[in-house]
Amino acid sequence: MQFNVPLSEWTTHAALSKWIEETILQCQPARVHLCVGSNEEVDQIAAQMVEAGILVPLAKRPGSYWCHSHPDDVARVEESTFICSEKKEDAGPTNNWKEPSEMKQHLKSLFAGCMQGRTLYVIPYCMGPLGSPLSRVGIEITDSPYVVINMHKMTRMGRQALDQLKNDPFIPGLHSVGVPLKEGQQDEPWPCNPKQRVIAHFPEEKSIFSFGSGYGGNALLGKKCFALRIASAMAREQGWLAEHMLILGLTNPEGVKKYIAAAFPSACGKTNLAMIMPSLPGWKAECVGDDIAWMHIGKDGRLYAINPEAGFFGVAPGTSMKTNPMAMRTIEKNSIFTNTALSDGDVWWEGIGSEPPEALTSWLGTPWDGKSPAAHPNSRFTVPMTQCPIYDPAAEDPEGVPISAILFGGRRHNVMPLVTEALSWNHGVFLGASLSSETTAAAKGEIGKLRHDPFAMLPFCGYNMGDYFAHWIDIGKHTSASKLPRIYSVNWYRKDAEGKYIWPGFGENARVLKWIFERASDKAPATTTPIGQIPPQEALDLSGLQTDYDSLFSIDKDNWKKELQDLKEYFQRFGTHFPKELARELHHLEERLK
Ligand code: SAT
Ligand code: MN
Repeated sequence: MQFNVPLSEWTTHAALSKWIEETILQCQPARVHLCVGSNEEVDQIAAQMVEAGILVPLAKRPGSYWCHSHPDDVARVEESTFICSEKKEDAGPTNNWKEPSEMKQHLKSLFAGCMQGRTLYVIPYCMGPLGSPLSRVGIEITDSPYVVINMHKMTRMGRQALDQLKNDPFIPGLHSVGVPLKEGQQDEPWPCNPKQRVIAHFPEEKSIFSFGSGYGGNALLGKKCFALRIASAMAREQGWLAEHMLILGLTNPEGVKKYIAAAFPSACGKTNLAMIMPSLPGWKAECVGDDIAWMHIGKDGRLYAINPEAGFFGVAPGTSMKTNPMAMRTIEKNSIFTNTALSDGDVWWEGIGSEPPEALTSWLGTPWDGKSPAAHPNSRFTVPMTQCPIYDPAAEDPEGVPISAILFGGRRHNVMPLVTEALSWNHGVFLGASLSSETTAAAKGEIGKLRHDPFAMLPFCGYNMGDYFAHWIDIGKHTSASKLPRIYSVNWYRKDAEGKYIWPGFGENARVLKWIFERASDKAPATTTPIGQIPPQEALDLSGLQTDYDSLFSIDKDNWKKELQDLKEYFQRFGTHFPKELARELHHLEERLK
């Protein structure tokens, strides 16, 4: 077997060496590449991909590339994602479950010889700041060079991750595109195997296997597979939280800074909020992360968060200098664009803020027909976080940042007001558990359909969602109520009778953040309603906006009674795993709505 460096020189970690050797025997690659994580290394891999016609260098964005996927490999595949706990009950009613030994048997046959003719890459990666006791190390073995160059941007990978690991246990993740190459067989530009796709997680053993897809969260195993599904199971055992949340720092005109974490389902504006340019004079935001937060109670009893990732894998369409100028500046260089459209030396997408250029290649790799979307709605940019002009240096703090407020939001064209503050921690957990949102292109399937997405974790919780609710309730008991962040439900997506959005969103969301910030300093009033606290009109700065308070905050009791009925039915799915504290919250809500 041909190695780029001898295994024994690369690591002395016995369990890691053994796993690599076993995987080589099982997958039968043609070559092995042990990643060191240097820029030279990824530049070389990228150059080979350019040579093979997989990546197109972008003359107008230094160090950047465009590529497009197979049309059947464009998003997360929830129907092929499994939680393989010993007991079905431990995966719960919201996850697909397979018995572990049955799944292992299936995986064994899938992975046998699956890397023939390909290079097996070993990627050590650290989730979280280097040197942080809260960080965790994973090792991904993959036959996809695309995964290597993305993981280089999304995580702290290579030698630095091995140094962090020392001789400790790691989270193994085995990934293959699932297309072995016979001797002399020409490779496809985006090899994948949609018919045999499977993303399997073993939360007890803490391992990940992904077969048949090369796209996003299916293949970059540090992200949803490790940092959410496996990490949520670890967090439950170890008393912390692994959440689908952005983290942002907000500084008021007096120079006081507070941190906010916010959970939204995929493609509901997390990256935009994470990089918000506040429309209010004197307010400043800084970005710690746009997708995932690992949170724990610190020594002082407050909740602290780290961002386990080192890069953004953001939705391109709709990103413009108007909606997210900081993201636009972040992706001026050293970025990978997947499934956007390609113009002369640059990329283009719907909502980028300019007319489509004359000659445009669509995400399918063919000349654009001028009618169908030029960029796939789930097309993405991959870019290191440090390139963000408002990257918060505190994102590197090994202890994390103290969280003053937690937001839960979804796409709801009615029912949910602009913002509601929870009456207590447990009521806040109830708001998180009650989250519903209209579906987006981030996952395969119908778009715009309302579905329950508790804590925006529906596709990402690695164990029984009912137990997950209970874990959140439990965290609230580990410190005093005054130290816990206040919890909010937000909705930027309410529409009027004509179907037009009522709230301008984007930078104007700072008006809502301002009220939340001032609540955290006990400086803003709140009005109690049956569903929670809302800002009284005078406490929410709406100056200069073409919007009226009532349309943003009206509570339609009939709609709410339907919502309550629907929640009651939904929560029944969790049976005895549904915490009694939340049953009580449901009952209180019913009483208050009478
Ligand atoms: O899971 S992905 O990383 O592909 C994107 C998402 O759904 O948030
Ligand atoms: Mn996400």
